Parts: sequence; C-alpha cells; structure tokens
Amino acid sequence: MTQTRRILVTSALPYINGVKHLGNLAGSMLPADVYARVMRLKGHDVTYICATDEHGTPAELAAQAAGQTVQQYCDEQYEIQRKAGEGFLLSYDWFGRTSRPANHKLTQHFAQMLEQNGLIASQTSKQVYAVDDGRFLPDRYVEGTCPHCGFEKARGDQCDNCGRLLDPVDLKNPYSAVTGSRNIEIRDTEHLYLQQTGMQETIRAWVNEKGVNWPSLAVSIANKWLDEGLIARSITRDLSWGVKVMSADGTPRPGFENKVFYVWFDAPIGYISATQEWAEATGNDWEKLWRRDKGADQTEYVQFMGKDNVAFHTVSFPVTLLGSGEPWKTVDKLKAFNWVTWYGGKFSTSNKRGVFMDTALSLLPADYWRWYLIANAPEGSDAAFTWEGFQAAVNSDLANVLGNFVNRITKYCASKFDGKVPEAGEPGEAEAWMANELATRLKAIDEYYEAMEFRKAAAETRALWAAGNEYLTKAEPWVKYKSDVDGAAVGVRAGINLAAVFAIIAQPIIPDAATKVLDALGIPKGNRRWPDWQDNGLLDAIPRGAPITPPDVLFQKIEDTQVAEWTERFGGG
Ligand code: B3M
Ligand code: ZN
Repeated sequence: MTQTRRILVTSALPYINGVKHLGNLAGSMLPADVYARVMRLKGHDVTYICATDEHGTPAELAAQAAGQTVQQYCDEQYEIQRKAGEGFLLSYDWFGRTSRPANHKLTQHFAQMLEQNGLIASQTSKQVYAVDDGRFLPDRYVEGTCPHCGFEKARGDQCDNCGRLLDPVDLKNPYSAVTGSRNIEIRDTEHLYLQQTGMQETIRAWVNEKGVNWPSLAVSIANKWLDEGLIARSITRDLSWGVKVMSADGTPRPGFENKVFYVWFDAPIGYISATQEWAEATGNDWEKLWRRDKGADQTEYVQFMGKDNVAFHTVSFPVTLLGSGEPWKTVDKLKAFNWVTWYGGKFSTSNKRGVFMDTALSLLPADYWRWYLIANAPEGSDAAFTWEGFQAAVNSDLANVLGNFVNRITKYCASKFDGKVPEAGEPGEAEAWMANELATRLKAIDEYYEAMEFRKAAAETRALWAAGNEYLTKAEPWVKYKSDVDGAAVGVRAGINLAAVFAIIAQPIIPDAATKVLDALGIPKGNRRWPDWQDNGLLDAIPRGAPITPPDVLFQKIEDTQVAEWTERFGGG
C-alpha cells in the first residue's frame, strides 16, 4: 500500500463578473477537479478549495450596468457560478467567496503583519479625479485615448487595442467610464504600497527552492519578474467595494475611509479564507493545510491557473505570505495553462463567439465537454476549440471506442451468459496480451497524472480503451461460442472486467458516464478505487457469477446538423 498523502488543491478564483467560458474552465477549475478526483480515488486525503473573486472595479462597473448594488450583483453571480460548477461536476470541497468576512479579516491581518515588518508604506501619488462624479477614477473607471497607439476607448489600466498596460493618468482626453463626464483633474491621493523591493532576495531563494517542481513556463515567468527587479506596488484603491483599510486598533485608518485594498491583494488570500470557511462549516482543521507550525509541511499544496495569473502566484502572493513573517504554507506544485481559444480567437459574449459554461450544459452533458477539454488541454501551447474537433472527440473516443466496447460486451454477456459474469474457462494468450497492455498503460496513466500531464493522461486512457477493443478482436468470444463455450466465457469475463477498469479510470474525467457503467456492472462503491497497475488479477476481479446489466446508451453521437446549427449560433468555421 502506498502512503496516504495530504493534498491541498486550489484553482484560480474565477472572477465574479459573468459566467466563465470553456477556456477559463479548461485552464484552471477542470484540471484541478480531475487531479483532485484522481488523488481521492488513490485514497489520498484531498481538499479542493475554490471561490469567487469578487472585489475590484469590474464588479462595481458590471453591477452599475445591471442596475444593482454590488452586493446584490455578486450574490446573484455567485449563485450562477456555483450552479455552473455543480453542473460541470466540479468536486470542490468548498466554493467560497472573497467578499465574505473571513477574507476581510485575514486580508487586514496580513496588511498589519506586513506593515509591522516594514513592508508597507504610505505614499502620495497622482490619480484621475472626476470633479462632477466627486470621486477618484481607478483602473477601469476611466477611459480615454491610448498614449501609445491613439485608440480612443482605452481603459485606464490597459489598452484593448495595443495591449499595453497603462497608468490612468497617462490617458489623453480622459473621461469617466461611469458618467462620461470629461470634467477631469489630476489630484494627489494617498495609497499603501507593498515594498516588494525588500523581499527580492527572499523570493528569489524561495523560487529557486520551490520552482524545481514547477513547469518551466511558471519558473521563467517568476524569474523574468525577479530579473526586472521587484518594485513597490500600490495595494489600495479609491473604491468603496472591497476590504476596508484598518489601523492596528481595528478602527478605520485615517485618510483611508474611502479606500479599500486592491483586488489582487485580497484575492489570493481568499485561498486561505475559503479553507477557513470550509473548516468552520464542516468541522475540519484548516491549519494543517496552511500553517507550517500546525503540520502544513506534511501537506502537498498544488495550484492550477492560467498563464496570466502566474506572476501573482509566484511573486506577489509569496511576498504577502513570506513577508508576514508567519509560518504560512506556500505552493509546492504549480500547474499553469495556456489559452483555449475559439477557433484561434477570443471568446466574447458581446460578439456571440464561443460557448460559456451555462450554455454548454444546455447543449450536452458535462462529460462530453470535460472529455474534450482535458484531451485537448492547452498545455504545450494554446489550443483552439473547434466544433469539428469536439464532434470527432465525442463520436470517436467516447461513443465508438469506450461506448461501443461497453455496449458490445455487456449485451453479449446478457444474451449468451444469462447476464452473469461467466465462471468457466482458463485464460490464454489473448488474456496475457491484454494483461500486459493493462499493466503498461495503467502505469503510464499514473505517471502522467502524477506529473499533471492531462493531455497525455487522456490519450493513454483512450489508448487503453482501444486496446480493449483489440483484445475482443483477438479473443473473439462470439466466434468461439459456436464450438467452445468455455473459451468464449473467458473472453466475456475478461471483457466485463475490462469494462469495469475502463470506467474506474474514466471517473476523474467523465464521472457521470463512468458511474453509469459501474452501477450497471454492480461494482460496489468501495471497489471503485484506482487500480494498481501491478495487480495481475484485474481481468478476473469481479466475482464470477455476479449479475450485470447492459447500461443505457452512454454517449449520443454529435450529428453534422448539430455542428452546423451550433456554428451558426456560437460562431466557428
Ligand atoms: N480572478 C483570474 C482572472 O479573473 C483571477 C484569479 C484570482 S486567483 C487568486 O483573471
Ligand atoms: Zn493602445
């Protein structure tokens, strides 16, 4: 028996404004879920935590556009995202919210510790002020002409045309994104700055130590930032929605009454506070996951995220954690993804390009999307979603290779062997071949999951299903039956056992279909654990004589007419 590991899994916290598209899902939540499921099936002690990231200007602006208070807006959007996650079978142990009290409290705590350690200083800077609106306009609250490319609707923090990051005060002809007012002045305002400069060497040493377990994409992003030199970063904003800035005595900090912490300061702290929410609600212990003085050194912490979030997780958040001077757990393994694109371009709600999580589920069950997105995970490079690729994956991998195998063997068992796992016959050459396939491929699948190589794990899973079909061609129970019923019995027994193994290893990616198969085969819940590739009894594991029933059709093929209709509706081609 392998040792039980304690594993904490987090996926980047989906931002609150609107349902996420398939690319967001594929680059963080879905692979995190698959990984968590694999590790649970192996008997490890897994806690998978996620939450909505709810502060910042996009939430405030979206609420205004919807005619709601930010709180109402976030409450509603949280429910929508929670349901979409449930629909996609994301097996969070907890799906929290960064707007909850636990996160406010912990964010304020970190700020205090950082300040005590001399890592926070107050500085005055120039900001865009809208005289008629009576407020400062941070980030996206101000729009204007890009100083680099002349684009007239550049947002304060970034130009959508040339992609450059901007400082709002550099915009030409600025106006308020809320009221359109052009009565703009540049005024002085005071903000808190995280003195990252002082943490440069600490973070460098930490990256050198921990980075050995990260993919090169993550290490190179971290090193790029370190090589450029860490600079002081403002961690407060002139906004009302967010975590309030407090003095050490717990009263509002003078001069900061109308300010809150910057969303990227409080969001990653949400990983910890959401774990606290989970512990509080379920009677679990969060400290063994997060406090090194309480056993967290024995926890493996694995993070999943898109490549644009890597710098925040390898530099900024570690500055918060290590700079606090307290024994917080930091990430051990970090998995970063490239983008899933929509036919090479961007997903966009307004341009009706691409499928979002809620709509996807109104078209087809979660398993279909999960399979395609994992089998085509954007690991080495960006990966384009296409309807044609999706159709091919579902029809070939799921319907033809897996569905057909299960269907063929269970129906045959029902019609010729009275729906019972056959008892007679001795294994021969074909079974030896299959046993060898099982051992080699199960070992490979294990290694790919351990290395978080999802695309390869899915390809190997499919290859094992295909080997099952090849085995049936070799064993030919339907041919043998005419002259050698016992010989046919061996093939059917092995085939039914294979169907069970195939479903067991499919559980992390296609949990619903896998459960259907395992239920139809009467496999007790306790026997659905991950198979040991060294176990040479896998072709004869189900008790002989046990009753089975063929499951209903597992996967409907996607028709060309559907592809045509969806291309029309969501773009493509
Ligand atoms: N909310 C992802 C994004 O919206 C961001 C992740 C936060 S992880 C702490 O780009
Ligand atoms: Zn520009």
